[in-house]
Amino acid sequence: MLKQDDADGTRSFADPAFRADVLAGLERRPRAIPARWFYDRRGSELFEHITDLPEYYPTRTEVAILSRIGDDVRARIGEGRAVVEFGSGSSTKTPLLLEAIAPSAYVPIDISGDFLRASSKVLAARFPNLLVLPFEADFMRPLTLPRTIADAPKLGFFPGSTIGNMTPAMATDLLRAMKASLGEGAMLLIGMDRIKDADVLVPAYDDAAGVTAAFNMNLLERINRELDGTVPIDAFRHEARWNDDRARVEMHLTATRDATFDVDKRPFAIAAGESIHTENSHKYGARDARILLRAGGWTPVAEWTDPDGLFAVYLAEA
Ligand code: AVJ
Repeated sequence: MLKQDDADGTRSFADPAFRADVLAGLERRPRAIPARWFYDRRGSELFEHITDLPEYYPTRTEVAILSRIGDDVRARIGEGRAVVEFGSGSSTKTPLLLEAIAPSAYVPIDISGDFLRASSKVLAARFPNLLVLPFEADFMRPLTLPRTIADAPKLGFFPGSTIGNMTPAMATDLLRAMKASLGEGAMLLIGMDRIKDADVLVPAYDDAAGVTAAFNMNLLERINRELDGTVPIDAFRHEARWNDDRARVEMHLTATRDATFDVDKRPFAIAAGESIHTENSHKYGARDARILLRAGGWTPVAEWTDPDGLFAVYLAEA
């Protein structure tokens, strides 16, 4: 199936992994599609917009923490580390860290090569003396990092509470894979969102302007665009739920009426009130976060939070 024309006029084939995840996810009960598929071009733009919303506190809170702790982090990690970022460098968080600790090299790792190359160019221009080595890979598995930085001790950087997208079991596996990839003497700087009242958490994922709703609904539009879908978008609504038992905000696409549709020529049906589970955003209390790090093979050595205790940044050693 051809994708609709991209904004730059090129056509490309839909990602076979996207097709497989969507088809399997719609067949499974409860229905669930992995959150990574939110981030096509439009989804990435909508996510950038989310980070500016008044209700969405995580990004601005983490940026405030990172801008305050630079000297402390630098003192604790020592000289000459290479920074390895899991996920492509974001426009504000990465420069903050690079400026504060002046690493020997910077290795952004991402599965999306296009995004990776674009953000690496911007960073290389901004830090002309920094060795920037973009690395296209799936960081969920242990990796062999570029030989150029083989001898430098590493600082892993995993901001944004991205680990919250994973179940604790998957998060533990990822932390262990990171430890294996980063090697002897590694350290890790990681952001995790804290547990707080549902009346703060739910609006952060269901904002008044409807941007998060558009972000969630874009997944259905992407299915229609890229997988020959006939999903009736108007038969679904965005839903954000706090699952207290599992300490996570869940996003769902909930059917408002019975509907039938095709994806990739296969027929599907959904009844009013049933949903497609599209994202988990796990939240960690202070002790929960330390236990998760230890379970993943890391020893916490320092932690910082904002005055309201909304978000936390942890430094850990292998
Ligand atoms: C990028 C996974 C950290 O869970 O808060 C924001 C994604 N989803 N609003 C989060 C997201 C809806 C975000 N992470």
